Amino acid sequence: MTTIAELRTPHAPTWCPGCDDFLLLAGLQQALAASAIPTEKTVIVYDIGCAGNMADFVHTYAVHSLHGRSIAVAMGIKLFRPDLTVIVIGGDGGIYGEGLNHLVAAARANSDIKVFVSNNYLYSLTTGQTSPTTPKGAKTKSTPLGVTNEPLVASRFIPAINDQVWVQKVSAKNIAELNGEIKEALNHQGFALLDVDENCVSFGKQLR
Ligand SMILES: Cc1ncc(C[n+]2csc(CCOP(=O)(O)OP(=O)(O)O)c2C)c(N)n1
Ligand code: SF4
Ligand SMILES: [Mg+2]
Repeated sequence: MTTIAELRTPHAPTWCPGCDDFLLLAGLQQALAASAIPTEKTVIVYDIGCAGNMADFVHTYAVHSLHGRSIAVAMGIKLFRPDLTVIVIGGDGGIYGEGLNHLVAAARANSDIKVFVSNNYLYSLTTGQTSPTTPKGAKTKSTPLGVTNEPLVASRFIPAINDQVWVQKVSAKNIAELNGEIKEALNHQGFALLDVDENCVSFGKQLR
């Protein structure tokens, strides 16, 4: 069994103090430590962005991939090594924007990967541009007159693509629920998507 200490790296997280990514990191490490999954059988594929920077802070096998391409990489790993537990960590910009086609493909195929999305409603690493989940009307750096489109809600449209997949939405602030859903996603046999509602303390004020 792996301990939480063994799942840590020597690197302190570089996120802004108060970032909800800390809660996702803690929940993931707890869930992996509580699970029977051996660390040597775990691969985490990270997207690019603040969420993707978790690559430096979790001690497992990992790939820090390209923006929007983490699911494609994860599907490839799972196809070649079905014995591995394959996890994806990414942001709303990468998973629901630049990589949306890969999310749809993975859900259609019921690919046995576990996708955790840090949904902070913005492209945060690049200082707060609009993403597909930004609320309608929000004035961001890239939409100074306000977003005109309806936001994309993955927990609604992914089950319509394939009702066999596991999809949940949870608030990062509800820590007990978050940790429970992470464990459930890891235990699910088949495709799992957990949309984690997060706040970006540095650029999220644009959304209010
Ligand atoms: C293909 C590609 N497009 C754009 C970028 C620039 N880029 C890096 S991080 C980022 C925003 C990431 O937003 P999100 O995926 O929501 O993650 P967050 O930073 O919000 O956690 C962008 C646009 C890139 N690195 N690669
Ligand atoms: S910019 Fe936002 S998402 Fe990125 S580390 Fe800071 S609070 Fe977190
Ligand atoms: Mg984001």
